[in-house]
Amino acid sequence: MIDTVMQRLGVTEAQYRQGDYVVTSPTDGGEIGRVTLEGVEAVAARIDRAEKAFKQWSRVPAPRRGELVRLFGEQLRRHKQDLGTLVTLECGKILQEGLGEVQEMIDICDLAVGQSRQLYGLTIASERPGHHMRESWHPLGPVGLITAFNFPVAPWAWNAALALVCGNSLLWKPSEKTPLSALACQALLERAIEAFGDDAPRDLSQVIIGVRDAGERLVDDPRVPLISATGSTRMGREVAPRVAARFGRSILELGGNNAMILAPSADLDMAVRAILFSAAGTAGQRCTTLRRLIVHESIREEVLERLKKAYAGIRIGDPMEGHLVGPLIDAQAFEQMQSALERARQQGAKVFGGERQLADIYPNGYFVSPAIVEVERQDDLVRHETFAPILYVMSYRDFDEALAMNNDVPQGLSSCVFTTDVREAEAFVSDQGSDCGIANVNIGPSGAEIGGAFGGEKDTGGGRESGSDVWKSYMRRQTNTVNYSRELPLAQGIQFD
Ligand code: UN1
Repeated sequence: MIDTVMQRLGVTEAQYRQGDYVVTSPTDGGEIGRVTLEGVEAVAARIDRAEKAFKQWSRVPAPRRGELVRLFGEQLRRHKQDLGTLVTLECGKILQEGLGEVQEMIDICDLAVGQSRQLYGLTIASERPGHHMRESWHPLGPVGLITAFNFPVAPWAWNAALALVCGNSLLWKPSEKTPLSALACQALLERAIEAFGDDAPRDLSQVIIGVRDAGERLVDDPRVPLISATGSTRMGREVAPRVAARFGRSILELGGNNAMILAPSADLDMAVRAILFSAAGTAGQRCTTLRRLIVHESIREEVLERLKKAYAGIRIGDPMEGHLVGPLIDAQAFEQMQSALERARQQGAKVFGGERQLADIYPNGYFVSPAIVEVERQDDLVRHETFAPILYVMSYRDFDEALAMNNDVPQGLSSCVFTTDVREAEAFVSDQGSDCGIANVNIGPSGAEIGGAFGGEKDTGGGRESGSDVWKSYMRRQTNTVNYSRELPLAQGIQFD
């Protein structure tokens, strides 16, 4: 299947069959491709080319740049099934979610096309007569994008679509676990570039297939004014100071440890469905995955009972075949999950699920049943993000206590409350409520739409991607004061003669 899909997506065998770095399927551990890893010199050469491409692209009017993104969106629509399938084959998320990722790409392309005619600046009242003051937004330069295995295509597109309409060139270093999806996106974008015509430079977008040294080369280069990186908090802690040391900018989208407060007034049918999707979906490998359930003590037993029943019905298996939960990405992810569960048991927690599944059929695929872990309090284990389907369940007595628990973790990505009490709902989204970048009411913490700004506070890194006014991050701001009078008054009334 992989060959048919790659062929339709326009990736050549030379690109994905002939290298010495083996790409494997998380479902059965089988080889699905071989790519060539690039070293630091190759990355440096790509940055040279990206700089030249930027010079050419930044001169193209923004609405015309939008036309390229429109053409790319058309390619994505045409190849949604192929690219969604490839995402599923390479990262193991179920096909519905692979397709959902491609839909997010299409959505951000649509948004970016409209945005290309709305790169608005302000006009500002000048204190001096005969003067105009305004703010202009100009293209920034080559943008470096680093993405993670769990969302191999959508976060790239959130950044790429906006960065392109803003007049920038792209350098993308995908996770080494999912290079094929990146090559496919690049191939589709190249088709769009070809259809667009000569004013789009050939090196407008480049993919760097490489490991750590290649990423570091990109991060350290002062010719790349912006690095947008998605991944673990540990990765962000390394990237941020390196970019800052050369006064570059970064957009960081790092770990999450997302909670749901489940209040006694909540619609429990809705809440249980939301928990199922956000805690067990994507095999717990979304940065927005629900990891902590803070449930009112009066409904704790009922909720646990309903959840365990729902969890028992989750279909686990081949992500291409209509199951709800596919494999973890690799053996290491499985070991990390098991060691977290082992620690929980040692601390006296009650563990439901979490066992390996289907090992007889897939000896090299790490399928697990999603786990529910009942804990007494929010200790270090719960405060740490384990990238696997583990839902820690804790109870609360009063709402303020629940809010404090929601916020008492190092990460600040997403959060939600299920309640029909308007006071609780509004308190949760108030300035004294959730401290996360995303705070939802009667919706789980995952599955955000692209129209809003996506990202979070604290150890999540502070960056924002996709909608709202995020486009500004991909441009440089310029303040212009224009004197159209015949005098030269100085600001602040200063006399200098
Ligand atoms: C991620 O998990 O890295 O909100 C991104 C969501 C998706 C994006 C998640 N739109 O779950």
